[in-house]
Amino acid sequence: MRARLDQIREQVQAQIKSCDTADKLNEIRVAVLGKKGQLTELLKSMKDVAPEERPKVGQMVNEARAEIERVLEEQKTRMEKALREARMKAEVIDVTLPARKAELGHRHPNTIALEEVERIFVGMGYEVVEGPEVERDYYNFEALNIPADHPAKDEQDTFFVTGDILLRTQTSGVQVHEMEKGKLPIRMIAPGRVFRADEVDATHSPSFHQIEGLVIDKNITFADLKGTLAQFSRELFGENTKVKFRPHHFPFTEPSAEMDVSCFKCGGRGCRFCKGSGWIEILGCGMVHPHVLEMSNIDPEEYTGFAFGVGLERIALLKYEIDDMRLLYENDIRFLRQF
Ligand code: 2NM
Repeated sequence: MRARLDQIREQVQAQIKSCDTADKLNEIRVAVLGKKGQLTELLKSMKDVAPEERPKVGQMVNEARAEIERVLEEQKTRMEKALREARMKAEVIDVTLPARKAELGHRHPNTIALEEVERIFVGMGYEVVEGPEVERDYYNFEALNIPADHPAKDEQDTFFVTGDILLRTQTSGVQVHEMEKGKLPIRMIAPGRVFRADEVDATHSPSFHQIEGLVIDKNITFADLKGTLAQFSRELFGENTKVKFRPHHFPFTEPSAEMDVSCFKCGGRGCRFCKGSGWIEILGCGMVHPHVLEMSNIDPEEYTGFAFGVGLERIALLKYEIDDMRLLYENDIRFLRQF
């Protein structure tokens, strides 16, 4: 019995020492101390031991059991320690490494330009008003004195949803809605996305942004238009900026004009930027057509007004000297990071 016990103890201790996983250790525990384990089996053979020997043999078995349990526990502690040390080594943290910088986002050039234009007009007492991108034909064309047979209404140029509903080609509809409310005077700008059936190239896109302005009050004249847009140009492009108005035609204004600003690169002497002319075309404008006022129930004998429209992308391209509008739509982070 003693010999068998010593044999089990030695064999088990060797097994435990060479054991390297918790699972294997548990297998050993079951094989020795479990219900059908070697030591348990040995206890069953106590019936063959002489009764006066039994307490002594029982004590021996219990001692062997206690020792094996101790060795198992020691090995478990050793293995856990080794595991912990290996993990500490693998997960070493270099506290001298510089921290990763939190990257700040950037405003899109369109947004910067829009906020700049809004700031200028809000500073002159204008309200910023937005309206729907999907509009009725009436608000996009008819109420603006654009006849049914006008070339702009061609399906080649306008995205129609149904015969009467379309993607707005300008934000003027917002101004018509505002005029219809009948609250005068009006001093507003209407910024927003517009749509035209154009092919994509360096200066065109089927979807771009416009800012239109409208002022209606008693005694508004073309002098108010000139003064306002000259002041706007000086704030946007610098205080030495000069403006020039060329006669033009829009169905919704009479008279109409296009406005150029003196080139802010060369000061008007002529350079590559302004293609040698010294001037850069910037917006369309005019006195609101009496018929447009009438259609929105404003008496043109009592009230007059001026309006203008400017392309947001055009301003952003000029101000930030970007030479291709597509860059504004691709959202390449390497491009956007520069602003
Ligand atoms: C432009 C040029 C000239 C314009 C007119 C109106 C309205 F609603 F008052 F009739 N809104 N915007 C206008 C005038 C727009 O864009 C080049």
